[in-house]
Amino acid sequence: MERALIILKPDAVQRGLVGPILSRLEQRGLKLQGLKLIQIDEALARRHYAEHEGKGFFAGLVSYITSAPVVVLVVAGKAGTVELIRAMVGATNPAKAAPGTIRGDFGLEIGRNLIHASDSPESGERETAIFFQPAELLTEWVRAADPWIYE
Ligand code: IDP
Ligand code: MG
Repeated sequence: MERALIILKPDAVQRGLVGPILSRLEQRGLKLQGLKLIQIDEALARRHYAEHEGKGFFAGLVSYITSAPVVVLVVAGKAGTVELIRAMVGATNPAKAAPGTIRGDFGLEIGRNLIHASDSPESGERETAIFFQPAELLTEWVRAADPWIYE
């Protein structure tokens, strides 16, 4: 199993796109391990986006991600799940994201790109630990549909 931390960013929440975006992940067959509505504070934003500190867009990014509530979730699947989710999310700049991707269908600008998804299994673990206590995650639940999703 492999998992990714996903954030439905403030624009997704403010625009009422939590349901449509969650639906895509759910319909694809990805399995939820955790889900909550939170407001990210500056310290958490800086920790999550530490790799971007010093870049020109960093201040704007911290301000954007802390500006309103977000939905954070952990989704799991077989090996390759993180890459599969990134493909569903699309290019960082929605203007260049392919139609059919989340950013390509719902967004127009890089500074309002609706969703974060971990970029590797290692990031998935690091970011999951930043946003969720172990007790908040259900890692072992049995989903009735599993045999109809995975052969
Ligand atoms: P990703 O979200 O596709 O992994 P990253 O390069 O990791 O993209 O950038 C993290 C986030 O920082 C992006 O999702 C976007 O919100 C923001 N960002 C990245 N580059 C720019 C930019 O050039 N202008 C404004 N915001 C940016
Ligand atoms: Mg990234």
